[in-house]
Amino acid sequence: MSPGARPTKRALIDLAILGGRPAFEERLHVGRPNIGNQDRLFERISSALSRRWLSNDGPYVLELEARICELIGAQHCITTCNGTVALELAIRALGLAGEVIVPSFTFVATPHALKWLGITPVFCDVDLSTHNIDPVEVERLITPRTTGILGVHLWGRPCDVERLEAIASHNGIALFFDAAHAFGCSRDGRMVGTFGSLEAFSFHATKFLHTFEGGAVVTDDAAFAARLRAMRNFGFAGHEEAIEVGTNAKMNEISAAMGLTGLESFDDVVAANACNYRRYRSELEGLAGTQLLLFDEREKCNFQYVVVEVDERATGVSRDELLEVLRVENVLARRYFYPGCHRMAPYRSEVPEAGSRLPATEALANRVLVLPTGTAVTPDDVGGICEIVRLAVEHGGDLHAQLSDREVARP
Ligand code: T4K
Repeated sequence: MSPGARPTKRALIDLAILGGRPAFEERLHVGRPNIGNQDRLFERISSALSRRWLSNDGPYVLELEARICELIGAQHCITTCNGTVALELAIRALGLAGEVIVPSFTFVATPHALKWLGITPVFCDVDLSTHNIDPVEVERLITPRTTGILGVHLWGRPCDVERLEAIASHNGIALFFDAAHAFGCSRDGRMVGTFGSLEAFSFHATKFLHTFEGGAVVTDDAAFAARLRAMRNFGFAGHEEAIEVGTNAKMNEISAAMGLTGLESFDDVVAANACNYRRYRSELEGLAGTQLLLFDEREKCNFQYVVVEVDERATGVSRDELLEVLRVENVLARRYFYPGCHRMAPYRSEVPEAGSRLPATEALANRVLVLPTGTAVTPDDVGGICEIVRLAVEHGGDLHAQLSDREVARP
């Protein structure tokens, strides 16, 4: 084997955790940013500096908002400084209060945005197969205090929007979506960004499209759009008159320059992600006790998250052991969204019983592993990652025993 070549992993002894050489010299991450054409980015930044217009509805921000509307087929896009603030603006614009139903199996920013505004997030279970909020459970949780449903299109796979729309309109409550993962995705040919009253995107560095930090609210409702624009800019209607309480949630020009540059490589990033996803799918096919989360390829997908479920009862090795095996090989997989928001400090004391009514969330929080992809990861890297996963899972019982022995032997 040449010095730089990736060591093959054929027997357990080859695993770095059992003394072998790590498969990768450099760490592979979930969420490595997609950069696009750096020269284009620098040109744009240079123009912004020359024109000395760096924020406050600058030309790049306006152009990015127009491009996003075009891509999604929506009427209004209001960019923000991050996705969490986009959610907060959306919640205020909708005038929500009391309780809002939200999945617990999401990034903690989703319930935080509600809680930050004094609203009680009522945690709802997800559907085991889709990982998205379960409409049957939503109906069960509606009380006279419920003012809205906040769905999350987890991993970029859209929620069951039609059933949620029916429930929301039947009960006279708002429906909106955290679309942080789902930029560029569709359901029945309709783009995410056009569902519910409004949808909030994240353009964080780790997202399919990023603006370093950033986000946006997208809506077809002109009145919401006007309110959101005012609220984003201290509540100003013109230059001097604040018409309501607002905040500073504006996106700057450098971020928008990154977003515009990212949009130019939209197709290339989808292609790279799709290629990695298909390689994962073929390499992990039939691996007992594991299940790769599949995308409906008839729809538009961004393939930004590669998610595998590990069922310890069938593999003999736990998800967490696999996570550690990979880490030592320099593959930094993530166990999003462990342990479920309902088990995190700000929420667990308020809803101590939540775990018992969230069985799917609890199961997924202990099974899900998110694997590296994106333009920084090659299909060959994916081959190497799958070799490790396959070896570990196919010898799961034996591996588990060896790892446990090591644990016992450790002083
Ligand atoms: N709703 C949902 C459903 C979300 O998933 C999120 C954010 C939000 C709302 C809120 O949107 P924002 O306010 O963030 O716009 C990361 C991201 O920080 C977060 O944006 C994202 N979801 C969440 C799923 O993942 P962490 O705590 O895992 O971040 P961190 O620092 O561990 O980075 C993740 C991986 O990415 C690491 O392996 C390192 C790599 N990375 C990260 C950055 C920032 C890089 O390689 N380069 C980088 O520049 O939350």
